[in-house]
Amino acid sequence: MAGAAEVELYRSVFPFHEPPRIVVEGASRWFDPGRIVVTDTTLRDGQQGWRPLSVEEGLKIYEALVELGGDGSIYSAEFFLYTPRDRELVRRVLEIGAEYPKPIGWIRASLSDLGLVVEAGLEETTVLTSISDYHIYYKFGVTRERAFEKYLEVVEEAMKRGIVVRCTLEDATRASLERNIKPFVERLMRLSERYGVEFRVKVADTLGLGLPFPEVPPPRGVPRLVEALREMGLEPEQIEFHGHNDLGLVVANHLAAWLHGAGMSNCTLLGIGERAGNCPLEVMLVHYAGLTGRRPRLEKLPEIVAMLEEMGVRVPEWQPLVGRNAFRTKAGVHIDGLLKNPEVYLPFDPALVGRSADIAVTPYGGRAAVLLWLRSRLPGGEELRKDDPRVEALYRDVVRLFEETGRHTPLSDEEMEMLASRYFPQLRGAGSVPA
Ligand code: HCA
Repeated sequence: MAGAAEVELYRSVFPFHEPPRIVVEGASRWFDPGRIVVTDTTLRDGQQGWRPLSVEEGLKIYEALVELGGDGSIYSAEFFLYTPRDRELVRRVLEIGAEYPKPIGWIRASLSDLGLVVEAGLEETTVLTSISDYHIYYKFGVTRERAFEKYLEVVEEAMKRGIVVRCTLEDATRASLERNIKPFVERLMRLSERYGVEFRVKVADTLGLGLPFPEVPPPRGVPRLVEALREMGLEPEQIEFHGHNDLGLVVANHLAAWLHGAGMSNCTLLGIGERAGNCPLEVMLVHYAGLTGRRPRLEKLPEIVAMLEEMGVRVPEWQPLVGRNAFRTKAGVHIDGLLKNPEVYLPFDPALVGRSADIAVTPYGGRAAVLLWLRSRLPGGEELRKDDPRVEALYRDVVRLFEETGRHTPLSDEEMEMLASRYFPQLRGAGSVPA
């Protein structure tokens, strides 16, 4: 390599065959990478924002979560308990007996819902304790004190039974820290002391209005909101963050929550969920690996995505990590870089998430696209050079085809095989080639 001595690749940050590391300097005093985990809500918020699933489908999803993060990277998975189907799913999940993700319930703040948790034999449940005045006054039409009393009645009953509650501070990013959040959490702390049962809070950025910057004060600033809870005495394991992606900031907000002292990051597979969705679990697992050095089994992702697609999820082509185009390039400049060294245009080795680098041939890929496509398909193709007249001829055929037919979409492998077999007969009848 020219000038090798002066080359700076930041190998300790970009190891390439491992997830990119997140180096934190001057961290918030509350950040502790040893105490962070991802938690799942695919079968609750995901299902709610998608469609009701059958027991078999729910089981498959839970089993996939066990494969992906059963080492404890995915600490818990949340379940509805309302319908016979929900309860049957929980029963079957408990039969599996996996330690992680730990199955937990998700209920409204009502004693009858709590009864469902008891019947299901779950040790922990989320309880929806909406915290902003929008929800308290507009949705429930009650005063703050009345809402808190109602929530705390359910929390107390749960604690009496030794059930750990995870109180969702719904709409926390539009709630008053001083008048709503802190007084409610103080009362949770008192009850927890009285009954000797742990509790957690789920800070919910319900409408995706949160911002990931410490300079932004509450209600919108996620870092200060989380730090305020730590200052009250809550431990990382007691604070979960649950964001939505309405303004495209969900991953940044989830990272900010970890970096400022929350322990749990509540996500769904592919980010499925209400409106613009939730935080994509697979993306947070890559960041989790980058922060902790731990290694969830990310190479399982393509299988999981195929399973979800079979259930009817449509994965956008540009979805990070799992979309068709996530490691696929079409631009000539990029492909030229890839030819010289794959690291030039890949964020990390796609094999880490079970994928491989790929190109799609259009005229914009230039001769480089044609060459890279040929190299990946021909036995001994690495020897082929850009100035080979067959490469040039094939490139011209590609350009002509787009010009003459007015085509707009990249060529499929089968189409490329047909064109290329004129110059490379060994490709004739090669059949379908893996992408
Ligand atoms: C909802 C809203 C919610 C709840 C979060 C949670 C939010 O669907 O009821 O309890 O997991 O974002 O506030 O998703």
